[in-house]
Amino acid sequence: MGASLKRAAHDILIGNDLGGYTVPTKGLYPYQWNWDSVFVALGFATFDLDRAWRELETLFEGQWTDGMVPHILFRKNDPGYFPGPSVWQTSHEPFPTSGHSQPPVAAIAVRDMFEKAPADENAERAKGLFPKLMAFHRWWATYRDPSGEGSVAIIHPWESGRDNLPDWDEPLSLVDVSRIDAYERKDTTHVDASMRPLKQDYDRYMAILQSGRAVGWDPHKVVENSPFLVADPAITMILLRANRDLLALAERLGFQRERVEIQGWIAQLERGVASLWNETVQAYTTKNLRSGVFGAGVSSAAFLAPFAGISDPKVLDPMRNHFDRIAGKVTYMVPSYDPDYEGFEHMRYWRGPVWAVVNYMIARGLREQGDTLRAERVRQDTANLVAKSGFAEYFSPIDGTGAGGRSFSWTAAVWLAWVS
Ligand code: 9WN
Repeated sequence: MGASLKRAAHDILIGNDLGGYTVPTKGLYPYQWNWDSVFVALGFATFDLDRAWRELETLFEGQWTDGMVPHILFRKNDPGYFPGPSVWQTSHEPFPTSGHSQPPVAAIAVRDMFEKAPADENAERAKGLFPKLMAFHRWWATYRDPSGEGSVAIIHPWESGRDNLPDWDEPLSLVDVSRIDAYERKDTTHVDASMRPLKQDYDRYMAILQSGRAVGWDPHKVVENSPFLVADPAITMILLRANRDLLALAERLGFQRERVEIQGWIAQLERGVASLWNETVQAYTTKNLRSGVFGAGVSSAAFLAPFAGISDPKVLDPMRNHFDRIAGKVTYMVPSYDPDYEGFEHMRYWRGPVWAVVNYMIARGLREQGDTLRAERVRQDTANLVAKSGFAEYFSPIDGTGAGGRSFSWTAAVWLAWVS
């Protein structure tokens, strides 16, 4: 069973490889996605380190001159996905991209891959990427902390990578959709509509996209003009973790001058995370920077605190209580949203389903903090989900049904890098 799953995971990565870059799955997502590529690199790194570096290098070919690494790289047009390059209208060369980013996991993988074999070839590849990672992290620090609190703000739910999280409902309800262009979705031609965001969500996604397009994707104006500006605990914690790894890389690779700047970013994010502590919920939640309203419930982001290196018992004790309460409600950890909350839907995308990549980060943080029991529960549940339903995009936490796209790259990659 283990050996055949391993072969299947290899075959998925190789089958979704379009020549130096990998699509998340054929049909539904026919382009290169930002955080997908990073997890894919970790999967490739288990059997072909050169190919793993290539995945990250091609991802950074999409980097903008201001440092931003977009969430989608449109290397060749594919009418099977909406919204494509003609809708985004960005000006990146030599190929178009989307206009905002996605969770900055890249530095975490670069450090992992370097540490696997820190010999000449790996050191060279890591050194080649280091200045690009610096520019990317500087972009987040410069443009995405408009509140000055140190948390990371996103301008679009797609930027979070957790597109229809219940916590986006309140900020999205304030988005005016009266002037959106006519459009036709493609996602629901590939997978069942009951597993995808609603039309109401897509209307709002389009209104936000148009607000960025209207200001030519200028990084300052995008933030000023977006009808959606929300601090995201997941990105804040991932960036905090990524900066710690970037600092370690700077030390190992001899980038001495950069260390002080990275230490400044770490201090800024440590403050920022604290600003997202929700007293009522007793967890880190989102915060709408336009209305000041906090997210209403516990999302899987709350369990990323150990991954971010947070060790304060005032935070971790309530987090463990939430973990144990939720673990008693679902068969498979970790649901993307609290099953005790009315917005929970076990099959609808980021409103409940389990995502292998999020589980990987949660379990890694728990293990690093010595919480092997909870870390192992998450790993074992992920293994059981794949054994039951294959390498699906996401899974029901209640009955383990696989949902969304199939032969999914990041599920296969994380299985190779961690579960197997
Ligand atoms: C929009 C590719 C991506 C993931 C996201 C996931 C989904 C896209 C979509 O697929 O989003 O970016 O069209 O639904 O939410 O996390 O990176 O796998």
